[in-house]
Amino acid sequence: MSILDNRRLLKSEIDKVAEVAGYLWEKGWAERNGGNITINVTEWVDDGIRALPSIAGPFEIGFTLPHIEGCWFYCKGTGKRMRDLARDPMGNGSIIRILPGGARYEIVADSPVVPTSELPSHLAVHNYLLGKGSPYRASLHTHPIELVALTHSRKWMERDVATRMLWSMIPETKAFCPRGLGMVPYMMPSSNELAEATIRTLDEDYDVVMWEKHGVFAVDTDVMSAFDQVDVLNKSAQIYIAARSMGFDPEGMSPAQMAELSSAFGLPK
Ligand code: 2HA
Ligand code: ZN
Repeated sequence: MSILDNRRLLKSEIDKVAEVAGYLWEKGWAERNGGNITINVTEWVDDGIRALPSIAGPFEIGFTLPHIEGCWFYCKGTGKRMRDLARDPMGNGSIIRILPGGARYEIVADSPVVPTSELPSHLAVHNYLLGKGSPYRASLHTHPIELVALTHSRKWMERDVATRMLWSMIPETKAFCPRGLGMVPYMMPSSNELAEATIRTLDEDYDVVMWEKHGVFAVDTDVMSAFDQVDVLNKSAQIYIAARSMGFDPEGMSPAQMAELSSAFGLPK
């Protein structure tokens, strides 16, 4: 691929981050500096970018991550707002490269914006994804109101109880979030423990993981697809709440309707 194609594709991935950041703000999922996005952009990095000098660092990641050694990421900046990133992704995020050894990174472009506080979780997840040969290149963390509200109840934190309810609210949800919603009990934000629990849950074959009383962490091929999975799940939570606030328990699609949908779309049971 030519350098111009690479640059165009790299720009288009960063433009998608800006577009999604705008949606997160509009949905009320990104108060203050809430949420973060990290994209593995290695495949679009050309020799010109590779030759760029470091502008800050090296910094320790806090983990040793062998599969992302030499990889490049676009990361939202720490303390930066999604609503600002939507207008100016390179002023509110930066491109980093992981140094040989996979334990440190340096900031390369455009300015020394230090990456998100959740960087260890994001990079550990990218390391896990590359290690298993996944085509997923995007990770998204956000605070969707109704999904976070669900995690304040023990009932919904039980394995796949929320998944089954959310899938049954509207056929699209299982079709477009076919692995459902994994649950991670409350842990300190930004901790290595939370990063490890997130990876364990993704490895149980979820693309979207709930952090109890905090937010979601979603992975997919690109940031738009990761956003779509969270969006369909949260839409289902809103339908559930709308029914409850009309004074009844929603019926949900029946097991026979779910089974018919799963076989029509080739979805897991
Ligand atoms: O980056 O949402 O969990 C802000 C957060 C941390
Ligand atoms: Zn958060």
